[in-house]
Amino acid sequence: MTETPVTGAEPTRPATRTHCPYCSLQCGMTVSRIGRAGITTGAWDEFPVNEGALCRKGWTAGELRGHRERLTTPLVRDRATGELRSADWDEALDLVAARIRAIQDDHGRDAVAVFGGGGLTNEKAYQLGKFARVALGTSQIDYNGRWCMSSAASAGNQALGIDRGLPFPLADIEQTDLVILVGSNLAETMPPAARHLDRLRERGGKVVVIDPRLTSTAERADLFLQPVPGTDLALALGVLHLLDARGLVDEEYVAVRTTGFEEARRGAAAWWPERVERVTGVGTDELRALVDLLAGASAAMVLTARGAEQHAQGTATVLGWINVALALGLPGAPYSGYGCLTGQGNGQGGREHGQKADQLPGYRMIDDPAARAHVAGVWGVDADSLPGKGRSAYELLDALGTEDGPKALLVHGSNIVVSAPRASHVTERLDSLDLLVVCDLVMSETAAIADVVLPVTEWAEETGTMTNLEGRVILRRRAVSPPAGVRSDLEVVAGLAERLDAPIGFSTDPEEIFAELGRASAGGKADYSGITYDRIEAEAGVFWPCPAAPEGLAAHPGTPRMFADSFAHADGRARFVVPEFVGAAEEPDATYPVHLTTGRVLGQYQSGAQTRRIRSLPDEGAFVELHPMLAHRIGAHDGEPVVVRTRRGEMKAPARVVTTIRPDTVFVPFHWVGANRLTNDALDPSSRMPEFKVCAAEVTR
Ligand SMILES: Nc1nc2c(c(=O)[nH]1)N[C@H]1C(S)=C(S)[C@@H](COP(=O)(O)OP(=O)(O)OC[C@H]3O[C@@H](n4cnc5c(=O)[nH]c(N)nc54)[C@H](O)[C@@H]3O)O[C@H]1N2
Ligand SMILES: Nc1nc2c(c(=O)[nH]1)N[C@H]1C(S)=C(S)[C@@H](COP(=O)(O)OP(=O)(O)OC[C@H]3O[C@@H](n4cnc5c(=O)[nH]c(N)nc54)[C@H](O)[C@@H]3O)O[C@H]1N2
Ligand code: SF4
Ligand SMILES: [Mo]
Repeated sequence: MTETPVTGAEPTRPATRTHCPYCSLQCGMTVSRIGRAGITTGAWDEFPVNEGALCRKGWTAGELRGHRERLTTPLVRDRATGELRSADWDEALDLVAARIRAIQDDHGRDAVAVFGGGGLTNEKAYQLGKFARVALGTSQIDYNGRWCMSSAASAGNQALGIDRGLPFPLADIEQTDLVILVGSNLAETMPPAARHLDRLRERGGKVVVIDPRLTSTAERADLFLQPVPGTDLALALGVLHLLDARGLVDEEYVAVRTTGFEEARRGAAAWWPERVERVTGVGTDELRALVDLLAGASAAMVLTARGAEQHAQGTATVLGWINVALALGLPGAPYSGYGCLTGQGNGQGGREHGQKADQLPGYRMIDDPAARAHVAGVWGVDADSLPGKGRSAYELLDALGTEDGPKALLVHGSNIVVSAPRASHVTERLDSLDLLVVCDLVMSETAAIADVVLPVTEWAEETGTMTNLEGRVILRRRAVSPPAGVRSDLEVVAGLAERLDAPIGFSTDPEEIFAELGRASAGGKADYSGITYDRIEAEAGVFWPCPAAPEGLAAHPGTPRMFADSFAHADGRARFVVPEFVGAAEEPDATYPVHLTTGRVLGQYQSGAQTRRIRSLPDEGAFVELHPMLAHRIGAHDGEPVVVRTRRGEMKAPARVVTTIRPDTVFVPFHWVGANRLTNDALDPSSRMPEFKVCAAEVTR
């Protein structure tokens, strides 16, 4: 779906090729200057991922530049008045460093924590991880990616030995026979990608969509399954059951390329279609229709997104679908396999370079002595000085201000107050801190409660790499200089490190940092050591792993497609890991009789901190989507306010009465304050992903 540009202003200077500030597609775009300080985005037709197409968020991304709400000076909360007041950079950074020192002197190194973001460039994510471990000496660092694709990451690591969102280029979708989208609304969340579905169907291929709501993605489906939220694993087990019963398992592939199938087969044996129907609400005919499509396809892809993953059983659910793919011999076969559609701009790279509580750069594990030695060597510090594993994102926030929890938090690239689960509780924890520092472009809801707010550069004003949902490392080039008074996250980190007398220096030059990141990642799973800025520009991006070539040998070509010959486990085989269906952490009951799910709309991005300020985008406010039958039962009318209540809180918003949602389910977008007052903070045991996608709720007029 290509949308047309909203503004028609003529550029006054030559355009710079860069990429969109928002989602994981990282659409190629041009940025041109208009007038004295403005910028406008345009099509970069040759970039293969989007071929010139952008969604409305991409076309309007330039509007934040020069916006009156753009932060351009550091702000410090005045102790006497309680208000934020302007400060100069030295005053603000001196203050932050002094308070960090005092807090660490009193409570130890782990009393200061860092919260990063999957929208940060690779260079920033890398520097932030290094800053936490070396300059702060804290184990307490994690990031919002934990709420994004961590369940798919955990499942990918367990089953395939590696975690790369898509193991093939996105355009491969056009060449397959069948695509199954489990909990993805990509027509709204990555619109230019929807053209691959359209082209696939023009070729005679089929699309299956699994979603409790008939979305604009589902409108493109040949088969649409509408399960109860939180039951996708039962569906996957039911599919495996039928595949086995009908003799459709690729026994040769299973024998040669995998281990553990017999147990998975036994695990699925009890999931006959009638039982699946009872649990999921998906009829036995529909389930059989899905298996018929799989039986007739010579190539097929199973793709999951947040609808399947943001559950207390998210990892198990993804494992269930990977098992389906493995049983059919899909991973590694041409135009086939399992993939996760990652979400944030650098959702993929953000999790590879060390801002995750348990990881060091190159997707190395922080508790692995060899990994610690390698990374410490690159950093020029003693491996024993590196802290161990910290708390995961929600656990970190939940511990803030408690007896043994952090007393200070530095936030880079997340609007926690809006986007964290059980947000009122999280906001209380943030309020209890001795020091909250937020780096942001705008006064987000989280910045508004900070003690110190530091204004940072936005995407068009800085250079850095991102890794898109295909594992393609791309380069954003600085197109314009930042407004006076604004610094990049890299400068903030370097300025603090210096004031904290860090044992090593922190560069602010992205290309230099990228080269160091490459060395730190060398030999790791996500090896970037063969990638340079020049190569990225010459090759329209480079896919990792891409190790540096030994002297005299040709450069490594990068890895667009994975698993053709082997998987990333030591024995080269994929593993069937057997998931057991438990269901949602909270089921409806007499008081809270409906399922609440949450998600996105096309015109807004995430917590809305950026997009709600862009005037050309629709800012309709939160709404509650519900079925006419439910509306009738509670006496609600379209457009009139309803109240949604859960065990955690309540919100009021206009009803949107639609026939496209299950009658037992309501949907609220999370771009506006409210949805996350309701959500459940139950966590997946392995990924620590919160259950954003289902809880029990009551809806009243
Ligand atoms: N417009 C827009 N685009 C975005 C973003 C944005 O904020 N706005 N954010 C980006 C990011 S970070 C991400 S992570 C991606 C997310 O991209 P998606 O995963 O496509 O987005 P969501 O709307 O969160 O969820 C997708 C669908 O899951 C369905 N769903 C809810 N519960 C269940 C369930 O139990 N099972 C199944 N099968 N489906 C369920 C919802 O109805 C929804 O249609 O989008 C990226 N792109
Ligand atoms: N109920 C519910 N909640 C959800 C979800 C859901 O589906 N349902 N989805 C979850 C998912 S998948 C995600 S990814 C999260 C995302 O939620 P958040 O973590 O809140 O993500 P953003 O709104 O993108 O926040 C980014 C913030 O950083 C700022 N920013 C942008 N670029 C930079 C930069 O380079 N440096 C710095 N310092 N700041 C920058 C932006 O202005 C913004 O305030 O929300 C999660 N929350
Ligand atoms: S699809 Fe994603 S990357 Fe492309 S223009 Fe829209 S928000 Fe930007
Ligand atoms: Mo996300």
